Amino acid sequence: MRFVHIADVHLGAQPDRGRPYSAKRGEELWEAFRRVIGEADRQQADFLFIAGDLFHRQPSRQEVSRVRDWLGELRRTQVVMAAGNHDYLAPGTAYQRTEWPDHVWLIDSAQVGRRKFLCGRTPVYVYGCSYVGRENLEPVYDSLEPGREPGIHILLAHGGDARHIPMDYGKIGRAGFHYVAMGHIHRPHIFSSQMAYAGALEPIDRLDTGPHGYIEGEIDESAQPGEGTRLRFAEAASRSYIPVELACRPGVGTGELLRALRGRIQELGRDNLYSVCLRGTFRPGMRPDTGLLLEEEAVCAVEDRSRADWDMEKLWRESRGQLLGEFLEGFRGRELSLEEEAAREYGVEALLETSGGRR
Ligand SMILES: [Mn+2]
Repeated sequence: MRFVHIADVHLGAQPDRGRPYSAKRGEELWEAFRRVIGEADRQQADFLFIAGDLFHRQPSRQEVSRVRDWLGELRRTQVVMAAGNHDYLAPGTAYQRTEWPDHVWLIDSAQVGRRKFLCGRTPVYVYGCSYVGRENLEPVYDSLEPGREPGIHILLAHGGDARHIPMDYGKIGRAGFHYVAMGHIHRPHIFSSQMAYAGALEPIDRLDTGPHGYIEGEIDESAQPGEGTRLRFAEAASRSYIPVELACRPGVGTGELLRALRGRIQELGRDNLYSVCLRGTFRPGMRPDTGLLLEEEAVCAVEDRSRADWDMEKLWRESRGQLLGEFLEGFRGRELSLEEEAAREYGVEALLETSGGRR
């Protein structure tokens, strides 16, 4: 039995709203889903498992129809999907009321149920539940065990944090399923040949760094659970989020930082998305212009952790008897934590600004 396992496609999301590429990025999520369906069909996979959060929010009627039509094109592949915490099944919504083709099962119950399929002559039992609200605090999978019938037993599981079906991975992994197809955590993670998070098909925000795609698996019908299952992570995302650090130094202006950034983007690919972090120090009054860096199309965010290169002792000597001097007094003669250093710097900048830069 061969399957494709995806999760967290987040159709309908508009990643990095406000950035120039954002709308296009939203379309790319649909294209990625379309490609996976094509791939499952081309491989003649027996199953496509969609382990929750196919949609980013409650889908519109048109969005559900589009998905139904695309899945309807599969010639051999049977589809099982569960609703996650983002696309939970609310009564009366388009998603909940849609009639699906015979080879597609949208699990519609909040209690774990199962359905029997056939793969050739081998029975395949698929277990799972759907979210019916934004949260589910019950660890519903921890004590679940597959039935004893001969055949292949598969669990779809969405969650794994405190507010979204907490999971004891060890217990679930030992329960005896041939495979547990997991969703919710966006970073792909293969626990064992019997249990894996597929991760988000495409990265959805800048924290989703690293490779993204789906899992292909094959289960040998005659083997015991734990044996005879093989998995492969297939990298499939059209873009990656890449963190880039830029080192500030006194005397280095925004122009130079921009050149360094463009060099990195050139080297790592213009299609990828870059979250920039500024570190190091700059000459007082010469703070780098993060707005200018944000004008680069491939940049998704700029975080400024650089600090002004003040000579604090000199500043203290020159401002004794003034508010600034009193403020600096409190930081003298001891080791400062990072927070204290930052507080001191913000304080200095604020005090110099309110006193008209006097010195
Ligand atoms: Mn989720």
